[in-house]
Amino acid sequence: MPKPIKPASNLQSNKNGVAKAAARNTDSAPSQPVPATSSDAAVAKAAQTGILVASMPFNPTKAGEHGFVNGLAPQAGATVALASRLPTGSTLSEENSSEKLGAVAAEGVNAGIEPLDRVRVDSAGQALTTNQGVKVADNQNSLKYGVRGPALLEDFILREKITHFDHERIPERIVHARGSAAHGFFECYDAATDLTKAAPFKEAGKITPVFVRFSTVAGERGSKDTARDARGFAVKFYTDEGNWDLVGNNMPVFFIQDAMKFPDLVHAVKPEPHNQMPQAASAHDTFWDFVSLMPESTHMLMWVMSDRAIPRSYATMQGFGVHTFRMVNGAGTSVFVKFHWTPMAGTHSLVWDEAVKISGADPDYHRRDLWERIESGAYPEYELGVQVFTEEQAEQFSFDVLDATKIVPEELVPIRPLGRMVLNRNPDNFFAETEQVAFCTAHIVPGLDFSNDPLLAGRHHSYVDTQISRLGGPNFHEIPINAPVAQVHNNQRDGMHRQAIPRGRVSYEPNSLAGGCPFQAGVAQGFVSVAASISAKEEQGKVRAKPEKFADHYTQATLFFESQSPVEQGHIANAFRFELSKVTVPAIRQRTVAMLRNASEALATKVAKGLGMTTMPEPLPKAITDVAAPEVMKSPALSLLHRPGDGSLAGRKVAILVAPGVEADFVLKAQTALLAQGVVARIVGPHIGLMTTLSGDELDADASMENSPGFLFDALILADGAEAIAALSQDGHTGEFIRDQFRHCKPIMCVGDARHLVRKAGLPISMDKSLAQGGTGLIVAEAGEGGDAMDAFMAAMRKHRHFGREMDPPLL
Ligand code: HDE
Repeated sequence: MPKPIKPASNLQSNKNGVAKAAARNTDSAPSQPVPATSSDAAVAKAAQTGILVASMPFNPTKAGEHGFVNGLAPQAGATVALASRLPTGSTLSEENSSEKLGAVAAEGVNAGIEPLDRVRVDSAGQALTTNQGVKVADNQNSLKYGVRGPALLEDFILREKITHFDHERIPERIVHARGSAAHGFFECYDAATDLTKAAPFKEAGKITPVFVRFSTVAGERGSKDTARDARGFAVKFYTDEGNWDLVGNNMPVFFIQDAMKFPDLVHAVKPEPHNQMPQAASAHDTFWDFVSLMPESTHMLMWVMSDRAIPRSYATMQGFGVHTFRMVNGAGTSVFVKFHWTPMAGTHSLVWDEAVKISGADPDYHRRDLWERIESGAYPEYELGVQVFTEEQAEQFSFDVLDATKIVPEELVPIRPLGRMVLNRNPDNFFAETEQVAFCTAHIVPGLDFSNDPLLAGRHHSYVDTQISRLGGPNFHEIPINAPVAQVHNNQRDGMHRQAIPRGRVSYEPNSLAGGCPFQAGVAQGFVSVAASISAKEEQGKVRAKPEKFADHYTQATLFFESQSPVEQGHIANAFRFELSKVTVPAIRQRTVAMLRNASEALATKVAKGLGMTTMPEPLPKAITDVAAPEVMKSPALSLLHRPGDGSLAGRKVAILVAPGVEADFVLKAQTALLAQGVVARIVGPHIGLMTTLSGDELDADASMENSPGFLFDALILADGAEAIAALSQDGHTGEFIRDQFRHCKPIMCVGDARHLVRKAGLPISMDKSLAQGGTGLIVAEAGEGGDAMDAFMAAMRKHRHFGREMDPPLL
């Protein structure tokens, strides 16, 4: 029976009743403030809201928004202390909690910044469910009408599974699609507060979590790791004052000087649009056509043709911020800085023949190396340093510090070390972390600022913009890997995939309804741009042009080439020869050699000879001839050999070649000695599995010459044992294994009769004991003396490569 409706006879006449009724409406209200003392929550909320709003009768910071001086020191926004949380809440019902809802939003907290374990999933002991949490009874069969009948549309389990699968892929990065990443930390050496108030540098020993992604530039997401290319070196610092992304490369310069040319550069280097070839390679017409018409690329070309472009490991390459940035201290004084990451393990690269072979045998070479180093505790480590100079000093330099094709030589401005970064944790999930991480040059924190480098300015726009299509909307900052550890509070709302559930009805500023919160932080806490003075001598006004000094395209290309060791110079010449030999239009080769003549006559001549050119083209006309004299004619710091590292061998790989009948005593001793140094020494046989050794014991080969060819290892040990040597000498892989190690100038040690294998491989040397002293990286030990030679072998490994035996063309 429905209840009878009471007649609306007695109109409420008392004030409380009016207030109570009014407070239960979401539009209109009494003309007078309601009493604040009511025990009725709705009335109390209305009353307290009135008081809160009245306590801000006008916007007191408005006047301070004007004028240059105020602009330099913005004031904090106006706020009023809240008497209770009642007026700022979204709803009176927020106290009703449940397992799903949790409690009322904690005061002043954005819970979305909690550590990543809030989103980690471990399914141990759990049943399979749909995305709605419904347990799935059968994950093998779709729902059919009878066992041989048609599949039914009603099968929500199948449809959810397939639909999700259909959308698993997201667009890959336009550039730097191929990458690998790791978590770690940055540790500040000493407070650098004289330079900057940036959070990571505030006190000695301060730890800031980081996530670092390394990448190639041109290749697609599934392309090989060892392509000749620059490497991305992007570091996200989760500082307690917000995220700072230092999105750098392993080379300190770039091809172009203005963001306007970036799409052209990328279109030129990517696979050609008509046939989508070649993948992850610059050795093709469109790239060399473009760069030879863009002589400002000459300096960067030297770097990418050098061995820097084929690093041995992400752990053995430098990183650079490339652009000139600023650091700003607490007093507001700013200086220019250039960022440098220096690997503790030293700089170490592959050689080209090796890189080509590795790309076939293990396209994941760098990804695997990074993963394995971290899993085995050989944590990659880098020192962060800055070159510091003032604006006045910069004006005196022979080059323009806003030009990304120029370095500041270390001999002119030394590097000041600030701290170290250690990568000590692999991601749990590649997609969620490595693929979804979003870097941006514009992500900086108080204490840092930009220079006017026009390339940098373009980047600030590009990185956020690209994430919007790549990660599906403007809320990519809420993806767990991108969320800062610092609080996030603003009035940005909505958009695709929004995660945060803001409490309250205010999404604008200024406001009085939320007591002014979140309020503008002001100069004391907030980010304030440095008031960089533009004291240019040139005419000012809107213009599309470059500064004069940008026109010096060759001085630093020459500096780089002249600063390399003869071996490195040889590799650069060979790389130009290789790349240009792949070009199909002779005129493009001619033009490139014409460009190189302006940087180094010796290099240009060598390249031309290698390309079978019978006459030298005229040098390209220069954009300016009257260039300022460089401060530095040679910079030893630019040679890879300049940074041998701390001598650690951790993370390197050695092959110990074995076959049945091997002298296993030595094999095991050698393996133990190498493992003690953090070297991964693998037992490589004709096939994997158990074999009987000389002493009748069993030895298990964990790799084979077929699945792990020689060029994947940093060094080779050939053990003794007549039967084993006889077997290995009948296997064609053995010769290839040894020849590659020899050709790539890596240490080889042979014990006793194993020297026959070396002879059979055709190495142009007689393996005798004196070799160990010659610094050739070839170590010979008599039968039974292998253990004693291990020190010499490891010393040879510490030198990385023994280029003394390199020949062009190779003898073998
Ligand atoms: Fe990038 N670059 N870039 N770049 N870049 C991207 O951003 C761009 C430049 C660098 O591991 C993209 O999120 C423009 C210099 C790295 O996720 C994109 C210009 C340097 C990474 C983009 C440059 C870099 C990127 C593609 C010229 C060395 C990988 C996906 C104005 C200092 C970051 C993305 C990661 C990625 C644009 C030039 C380094 C398209 C417009 C110079 C390490 O936004």
